[in-house]
Amino acid sequence: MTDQTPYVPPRVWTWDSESGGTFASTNRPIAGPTHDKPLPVGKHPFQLYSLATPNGVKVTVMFEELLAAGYDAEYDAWLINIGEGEQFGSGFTEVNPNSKIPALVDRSGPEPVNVFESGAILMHLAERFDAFLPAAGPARTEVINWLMWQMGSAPYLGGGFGHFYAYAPEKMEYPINRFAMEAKRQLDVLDRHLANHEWMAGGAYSIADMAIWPWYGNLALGRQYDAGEFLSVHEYEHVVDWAKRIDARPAVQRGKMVNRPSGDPAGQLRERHDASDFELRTQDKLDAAE
Ligand SMILES: N[C@@H](CCC(=O)N[C@@H](CS)C(=O)NCC(=O)O)C(=O)O
Repeated sequence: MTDQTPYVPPRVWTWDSESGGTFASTNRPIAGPTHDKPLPVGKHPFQLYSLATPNGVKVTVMFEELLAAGYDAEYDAWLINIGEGEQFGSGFTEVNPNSKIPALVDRSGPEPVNVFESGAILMHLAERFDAFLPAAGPARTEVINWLMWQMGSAPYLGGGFGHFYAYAPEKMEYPINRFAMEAKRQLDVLDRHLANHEWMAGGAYSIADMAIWPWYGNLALGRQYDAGEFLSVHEYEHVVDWAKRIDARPAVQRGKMVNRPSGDPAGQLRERHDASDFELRTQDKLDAAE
């Protein structure tokens, strides 16, 4: 409890654009574009517009896994800097009216297909290549169960726990307690499941692992919100083991780098247009060439 005057909601909510917090400058209560900006289009059949957040990394890991497995999944990955409001450009909003990364345009067929929502993108690619998602039967259902679990659960981790623990303008006990409890409950759901499953679903590495790992794997490895100690993530040892197994995959190491505009320059590949970009166009190399 605080000794501040308690907040009493007014009869009608109005927008306070000065409300503070990390995303205050871009969050708005309305949808639609704020400015004209067509999207760039590269040479490959798949055009990805994204950023290396957990939702973005799911998709770049999937592309890199498909390529590593020998599928013809070449893609251009363009950076959308959400901190600068690029998700509200007219071109991006046409592809994803919800103005959130990741968004994909599949140009491999006769007409371009817009795909948004990271889970939908994973399913679209899995079905397009018949990979990382069983074609039918109980194994397919299991993968979709866990994919949908992730899509429904992570907003409590990111928008709930992460927001109040890391991004809100001040630390507030009630929401941090509420969402820390939920984040730990979700980790326990995973831990109990992974105690007797090598992979999340269907008996093999799948889009369910790719969806869950960037959120909960990184959390268990202490990389999300600097909250490893606070949430005692070491207690979830099956999640930690599974997260390490996935982290060791070369395709995951590459996928994590794509559309990353900050951090270690050697780990940033802001745009990806060719497999050789991982060797030749990481930010440290581009900086050195200037
Ligand atoms: N359910 C969506 C969530 C996407 C999402 O929340 N993206 C965030 C980054 S992780 C974003 O673009 N935020 C920009 C904004 O809210 O303006 C998905 O899984 O694709």
